[in-house]
Amino acid sequence: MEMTFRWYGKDNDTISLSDVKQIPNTTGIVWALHEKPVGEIWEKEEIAKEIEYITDNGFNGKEVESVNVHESIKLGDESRDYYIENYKKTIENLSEFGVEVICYNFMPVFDWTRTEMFHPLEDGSTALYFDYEKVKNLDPKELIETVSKSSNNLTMPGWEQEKLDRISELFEAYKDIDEEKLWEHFSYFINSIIPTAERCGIKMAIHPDDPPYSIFNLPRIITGPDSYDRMFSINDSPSNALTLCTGSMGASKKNNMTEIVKNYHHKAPFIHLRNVHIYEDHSFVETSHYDNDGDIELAKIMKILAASNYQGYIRPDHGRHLWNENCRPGYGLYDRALGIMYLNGLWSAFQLNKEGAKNVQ
Ligand code: DNO
Repeated sequence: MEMTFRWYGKDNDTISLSDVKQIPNTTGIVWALHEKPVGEIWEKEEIAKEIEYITDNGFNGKEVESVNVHESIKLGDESRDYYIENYKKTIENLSEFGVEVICYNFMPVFDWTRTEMFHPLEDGSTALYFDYEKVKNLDPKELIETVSKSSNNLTMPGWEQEKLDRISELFEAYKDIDEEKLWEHFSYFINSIIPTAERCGIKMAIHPDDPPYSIFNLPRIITGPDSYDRMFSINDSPSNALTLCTGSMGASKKNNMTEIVKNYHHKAPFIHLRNVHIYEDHSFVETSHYDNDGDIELAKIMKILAASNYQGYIRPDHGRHLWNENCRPGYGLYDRALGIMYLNGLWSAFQLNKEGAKNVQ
């Protein structure tokens, strides 16, 4: 495995690459052109500049998260072919700079959703929190307002301003789109872009919906193992791939992440590892990465990956906010660094374990 760290860019992140450099065994930076309006082509000069900065700081930039998909494609409207052509051009351009994996998602309107950015935990830290009942009864506009107010003016990935400004219009447009329709539009999209990705040697690694069920009556389709089987039956190219995310798909009790990782990691060039605790009423909180703090069996998951000598990219995912760090919600330095060290430790231990206790002096 290769350990990576998600970073929002020189002008956008509270963390510098020299900070990241101090985290052991971390060699890749997961990046994106965060300022780029969704749907526009990522030009070569812009890509070159970002990659150069990353490599000058001693990292590789082989994983991009995310090239977001324009709503026209998800809605299947008359502009979708235009945006698909742009998307293909972006894939081509990224491939010229050594990018291997593009993470993306196919969630209508919202990317990941939480009701609270700084929910207090018993240990004195704060963490991201999703209140199930609240979301059931909340007007999405209210949610946007609460979240924007509490997020330290740092934008959430996937909540592009351009989209938030026309939220009512978007909800109206999705009125007639149910899950089946969204699957149709997803099939059209992957069947259009995968041949380009394949030619360019890029893996398109879809991220699961977060949380993995419908919210605000919007359809969601990448919600569990059945979704994976269906997407591979639509297109079985090796470029049609997964970003496994234990905290996103694992936010539903229906999904056993240990089983899912066991069965699908060979289709996943990229894995996000984090822990969540799910309450009786389906609300959930993002805990530390440590096994006993949440419901995800990260130790077993690392054992599975180590046993199969997993060769893909891993990153710790959201962390708690520790030691008064002022950071982008979920994307601070300290808890993600602790997460990496936990995962590194498990990985090393399982490597030793493979050699067998007998050989250890
Ligand atoms: C949240 C992230 C998501 C993810 C996208 C992938 O922190 O895991 O925003 O990057 O859904 O496209």
